Amino acid sequence: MCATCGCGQPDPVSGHSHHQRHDTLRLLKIEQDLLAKNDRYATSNRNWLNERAILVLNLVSSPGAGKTSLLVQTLKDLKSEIPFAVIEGDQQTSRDTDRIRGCGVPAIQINTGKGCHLDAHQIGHALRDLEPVSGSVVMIENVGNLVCPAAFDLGEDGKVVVLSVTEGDDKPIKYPNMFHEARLMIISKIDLLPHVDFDVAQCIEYARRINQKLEVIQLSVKTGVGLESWYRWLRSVHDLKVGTPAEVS
Ligand SMILES: Nc1nc2c(ncn2[C@@H]2O[C@H](COP(=O)(O)OP(=O)(O)O)[C@@H](O)[C@H]2O)c(=O)[nH]1
Ligand SMILES: [Mg+2]
Repeated sequence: MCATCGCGQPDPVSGHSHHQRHDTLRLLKIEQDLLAKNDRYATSNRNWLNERAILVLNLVSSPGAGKTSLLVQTLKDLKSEIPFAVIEGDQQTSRDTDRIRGCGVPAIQINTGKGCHLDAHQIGHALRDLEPVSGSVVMIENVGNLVCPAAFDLGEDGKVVVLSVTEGDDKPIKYPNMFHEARLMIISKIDLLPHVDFDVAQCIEYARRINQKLEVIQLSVKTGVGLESWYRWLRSVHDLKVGTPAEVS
């Protein structure tokens, strides 16, 4: 009989696959428990944020897609209009947080060490440390990775996936979970389009195959093209969350 789990199945010498199946099931159970625990923290964050009418956007991408560059430019251009705070997630260093603080915006760093994503428990602590003002926008820059951050709800109002034109137009079908979870896809670095094989229409078609409701903005931080569309989108989701600016006390 199987001594590993006491399931009553025979335990032959060649019973490797049977035990592998148990290992897999055990891993699945751990993963489910982990995600369920994360979801409870995410709900608590969401309640805390809704009580304060704070909009939270979770920026996700591969490393180097341009998240910090976009954040820095956005803060420079909109910080006099909208109060912002930023949570920066990276495995190591506070380089991005330093760039954000250089804009005069409160920012907090979470170093995940070997971790490949931010989780809702970490965000809960960061929010309480940051104390963002009512009516503000909290931008979370997640760890650069198109896989794990898709599975972790942080209590945000939406995930914004940034895909640069240097990464290939097939990323939405290669990493469907991320594009399924996202509310907006930003196609970044479009100034580089003349130099790369990236079919924008094909990329959007792939992305909408995964997520029909996905909104899309193309921009370049380098040239400024498309930034106004991003700011319009940001203002509209902010107004939806906190009411029209006139109503914010
Ligand atoms: N050509 C070009 N380069 C960009 C643009 N935005 C960011 N970059 C560059 O891309 C690299 C990675 O940017 P960064 O913002 O650190 O990406 P992150 O890892 O997603 O935060 C840096 O060298 C940026 O200068 C853009 O619009 N056009
Ligand atoms: Mg960054």
